Amino acid sequence: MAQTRIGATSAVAQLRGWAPAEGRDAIVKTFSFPDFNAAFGFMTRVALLADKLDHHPEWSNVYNRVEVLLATHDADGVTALDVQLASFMDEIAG
Ligand code: H2B
Repeated sequence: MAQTRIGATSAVAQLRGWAPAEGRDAIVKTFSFPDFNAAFGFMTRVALLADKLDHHPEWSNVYNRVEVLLATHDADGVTALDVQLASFMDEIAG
């Protein structure tokens, strides 16, 4: 069944450190780590859950920083799946 769109404003209210994206219904956050190893470890753990959920982030990495944008492409906006993935990222990023 298709996910119900909840919107970025409602999603960020349930999270810490996330903001609505500019120009589309999505949420964004930049994570910083001590070094590349920690950043890539974070991405690896997120990737395993993302693939299990069949819900994938738009992200980029430069050394110790990971910029993340979450949206549900099938719903053309933010859904509970994005909140779930964002919460997991917050939890494991410490
Ligand atoms: N990831 C995200 N973020 N949104 C989606 O709608 C989505 C996805 N759909 N990963 C999945 C893959 C879909 O394209 C495949 C065919 O199940």
